[in-house]
Amino acid sequence: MNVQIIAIPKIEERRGNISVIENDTIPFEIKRVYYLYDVPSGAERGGHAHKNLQQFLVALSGSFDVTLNDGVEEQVITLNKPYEGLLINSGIWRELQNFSSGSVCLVVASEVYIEDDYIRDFDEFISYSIDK
Ligand code: T46
Repeated sequence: MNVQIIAIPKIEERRGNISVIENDTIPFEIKRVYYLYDVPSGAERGGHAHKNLQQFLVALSGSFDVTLNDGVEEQVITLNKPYEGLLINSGIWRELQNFSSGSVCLVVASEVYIEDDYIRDFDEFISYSIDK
């Protein structure tokens, strides 16, 4: 599947750590950054695919599961480290579940927000991935 865990450089000191995401950390130019927080227990996010958007997801705090589907296979990845992230290339259905209390999901994105880039219906996603 066209996803990848990428290590984020970490500078460790006795007074705490810093991790830095720069343009050469991930294989796309950063156009947007947003984050999910205050996700209630049992809530799910995602439930869509993107036609062009590439994203890099990081659990800045806490943990959550990302269920990925490329139209052929499904894979579940747990994110729980602020010094590594999940690269999701375009054309992959994703669902985010099992957010721990107080968790924060940082999303670094390759494009600005365009609603037309979303495929929000799973059957439509399957047809789209077959046609590609
Ligand atoms: C993904 C997960 C991790 C905006 O107006 N601008 C934005 O930049 C974004 C991201 C969202 N919105 C609006 C559009 C919707 O009315 O906020 C509402 C919820 O957005 P969305 O359905 O994208 O939310 P999530 O949390 O289900 O999904 C987002 C990403 O879009 C998605 O690709 O992987 O975070």
